[in-house]
Amino acid sequence: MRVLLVSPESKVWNSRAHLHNGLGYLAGSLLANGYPDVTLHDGAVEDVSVAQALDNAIAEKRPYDVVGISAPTVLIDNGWAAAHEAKARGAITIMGGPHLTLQPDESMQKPEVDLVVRGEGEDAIIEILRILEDGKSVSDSRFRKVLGLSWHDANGRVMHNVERPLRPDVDNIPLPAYHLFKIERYTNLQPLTDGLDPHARAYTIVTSRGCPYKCTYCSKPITGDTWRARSVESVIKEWRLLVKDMRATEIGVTDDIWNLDMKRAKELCRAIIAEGLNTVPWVTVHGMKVNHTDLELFQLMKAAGCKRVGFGVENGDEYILKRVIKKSQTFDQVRAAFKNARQAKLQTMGFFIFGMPYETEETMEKTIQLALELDPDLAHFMIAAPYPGTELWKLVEKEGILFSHNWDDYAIQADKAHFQIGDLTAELVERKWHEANRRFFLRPSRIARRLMMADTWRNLPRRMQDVYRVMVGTKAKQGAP
Ligand code: B12
Ligand code: SF4
Repeated sequence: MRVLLVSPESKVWNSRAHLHNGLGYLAGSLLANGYPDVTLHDGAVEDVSVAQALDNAIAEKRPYDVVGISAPTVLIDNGWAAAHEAKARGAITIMGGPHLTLQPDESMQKPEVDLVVRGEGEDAIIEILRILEDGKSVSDSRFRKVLGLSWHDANGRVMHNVERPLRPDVDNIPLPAYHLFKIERYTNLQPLTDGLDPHARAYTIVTSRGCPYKCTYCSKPITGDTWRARSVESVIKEWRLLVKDMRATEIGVTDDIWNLDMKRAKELCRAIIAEGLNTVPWVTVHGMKVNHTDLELFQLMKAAGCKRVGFGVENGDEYILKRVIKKSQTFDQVRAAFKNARQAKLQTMGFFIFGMPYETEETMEKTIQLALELDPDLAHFMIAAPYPGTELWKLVEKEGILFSHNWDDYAIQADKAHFQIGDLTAELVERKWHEANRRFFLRPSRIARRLMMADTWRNLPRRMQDVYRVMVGTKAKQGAP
């Protein structure tokens, strides 16, 4: 069976070319289970469209039998478009990823989508191919047994099989098929090397899956509310592969919460040092949780090659942080984490949210004040985005007005409010968001720091666009008020 795994082209303005570890894992599982003919097509880095890639394969008389497409909410429209192209060329289409897990029915109504995999896909894709290879019918009754699968039975009825339990033995999941990525095209985990190295080979690694916290805006459809950590030995094996065999020049740890168990995090750092793998710089892409850190951890991370740590600070108001976001951390813990990280000579990054329900001008002002006080090296101000399935989404559906059901509009860092709730208007949220950016980034010290960064000059047109968007704003999106 010839399989093409697709991550659709992204329209999200700020998305970066990070390799898609989910596709890597699926490919790894296919290779480990006797399906060697797997190709990856990541729209973020390919020269040709999915349609062209499919046509090329047909021209070479080696058409793809199965096209698997991955999509988070923001890419679902492009995911369907890719499925349409594949179906039109006779391939069987399977979709999976966060959005499909949250809203499978929506995709099952599309004639171009044959099968939808909810949840983790490494085992499901093998079970599906085993059935397809001796029948090729997407309505084969044996699909009834594939956990987490949505499919059409022979009468065309949509069937949603029961959930697939999260795989507990995370150490045994085959490693991502890193060699299948066009790695030279993933030139940065920006701004780790500030895009400076045109020959960068930026890999990502998942050392644990899931997170037990329940922040109300967070969408965890795949990895869930439990934490499944890989053993230090297993992670080190993969880290060594990236450093030695894949010749990584930078590594991003993409766990939901890699430091939940501080003892394990420290052991991992010690092992990286002991194995001499600390020569390659790394970052925690999706941040660390402040209440699981101390000075020793940051010092060990620094010694292990870590360059930068990010923290979800979220909000400067106690009520919003505790009761609305349910972040389970205190401002003292936030301040201590920044202080300790700086003392360990790590760069710091802070994420801040504007426009959560019940926010007021005063609460958002407190967030700006906190950002100025903490003064992270990098700050990301985001407007709250209610992803389906989250507590935030449910609250907005019940008590607020959602401006757009167009999934393209769900990029977290877009500059438009997504909803209105109570007295909180879109105008107020957007005004405070712009104000935060202006007051944070237009300080003379910041401008000087930015001008010193080579990335500013190397990517000048893009940086100018960023500045315009953040300071001035973009045209209102369709559907927004
Ligand atoms: C790393 C990461 C990124 C990286 C890289 C993204 C990428 N290309 O993979 C970067 C920083 C670029 C990023 C950007 C964004 N991200 Co992000 N990201 C993650 C993170 C932390 C880990 C993803 C990961 O590697 N998971 C591990 C692998 C193994 O899982 P997986 O990719 O989901 O794949 C598995 C299954 O989904 C399934 N599967 C997936 N695809 C398919 C396809 C088929 C055919 C099958 C059968 C199965 C299948 O099988 C895979 C193996 O088990 C997740 C959180 C999470 N834990 O899921 C958020 C997450 C996916 N991101 C999220 C968001 C919102 C974004 C942004 C929209 C943010 C923004 N800027 O506005 C952008 C979107 C950009 C884009 N083009 O995709 C949300 C998505 C929510 C949603 N409802 O869609 C998540 C869930 C975070 C969260 N908790 O809210 N992200
Ligand atoms: S935002 Fe982070 S800490 Fe909160 S639930 Fe999501 S992954 Fe966990």
